[in-house]
Amino acid sequence: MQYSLTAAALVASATLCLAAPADISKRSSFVVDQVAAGQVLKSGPIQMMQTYNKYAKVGAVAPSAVVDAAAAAKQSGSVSANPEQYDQSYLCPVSVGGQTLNLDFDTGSADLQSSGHAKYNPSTSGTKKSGYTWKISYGDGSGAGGTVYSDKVVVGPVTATSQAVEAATSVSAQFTQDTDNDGLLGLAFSSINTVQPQQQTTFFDTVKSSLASPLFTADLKHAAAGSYGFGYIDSSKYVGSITYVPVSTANGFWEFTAGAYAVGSGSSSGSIGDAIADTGTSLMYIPTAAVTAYYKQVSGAQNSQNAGGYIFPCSSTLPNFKVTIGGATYTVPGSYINYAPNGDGTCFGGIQANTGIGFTIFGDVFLKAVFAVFDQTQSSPRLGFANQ
Ligand code: 47G
Repeated sequence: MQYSLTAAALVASATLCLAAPADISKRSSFVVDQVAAGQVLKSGPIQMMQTYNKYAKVGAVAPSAVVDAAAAAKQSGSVSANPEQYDQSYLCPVSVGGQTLNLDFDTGSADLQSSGHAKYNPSTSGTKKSGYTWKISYGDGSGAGGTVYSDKVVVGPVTATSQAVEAATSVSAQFTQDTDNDGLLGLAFSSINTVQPQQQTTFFDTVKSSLASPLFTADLKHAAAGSYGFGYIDSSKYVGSITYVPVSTANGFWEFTAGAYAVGSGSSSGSIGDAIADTGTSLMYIPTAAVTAYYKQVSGAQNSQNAGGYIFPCSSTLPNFKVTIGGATYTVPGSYINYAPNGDGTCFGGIQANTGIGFTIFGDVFLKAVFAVFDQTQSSPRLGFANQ
């Protein structure tokens, strides 16, 4: 299992923010280098619309032909998300410089990195970003670092012509051992991207302005292929309505406040509080009181020092776990909380304590029970959840 709090990324970006600016006060002149940001597939009409929008406040009005052509040039579509064994992670095919890599789309980190099995060969397609490096540590103790290229990245029908691709020159054992995983595509906020000396944008931030709508969706499934959608909401993928909550971007995560929880048919109590939605984390990590309340309802469950968390007899019928977010209540079926066998008749729980993390992580065990919308269509980001 894995989780993706990017401790090192946070430190790196904090350091960037705190770095003292070079003292230019004694110079009579200076130049500012132009730096190419990530680019989307070029579209004349979209560029024109950006210009019209920029000058709309002083009366510019786009001709309807330009409005129509720009709308037609916008991108949207989906890519499959294929589970590894036990839904440890979900891998999505991504074309990077014309090579297909299977990447773990991770809303808990912001680097597009290939730590995979020497699959990304930048020499054939990429342009080296000379002097640029990256280094990341994930919450599960894994990490990687290396060099940076710009290359064409295609996810489903959505293209970024110039995306920062971080090629690993050193990886931890977790990446070497996960032979199906060719790397990660970060979908957290670009403020925690670890590239130095200039932070890079995530794939989503790179293509955002070219999407039909600036949002992406996660439709993960239990032991089955799901999908990520970019630029649109597929109404066939959820039932009922989508309930939205505000997101704090202060830590670079899709962070929100979750409400009360309930176990099985019990009454709701307590509050989950500060939480993130993290597709790159396999399990749910929630406050101790909620974990204790949950496993009280499972005979034979114990917090095992040896296993590193709560385990129970694999023959157990597990209760559902419910959580209220923004006034709507979502149910994680008990069957999803039987994460994986330990090999001795016990199974490892899909709900674990968030001890030492400082907030709740709604990882895949929760997200595969819902349809999630990572939405930047409003004046500030928001998260939407609906039932699948
Ligand atoms: C993360 C770390 C981040 C070894 O798929 C992975 C991984 O594989 C995702 C390591 N949560």
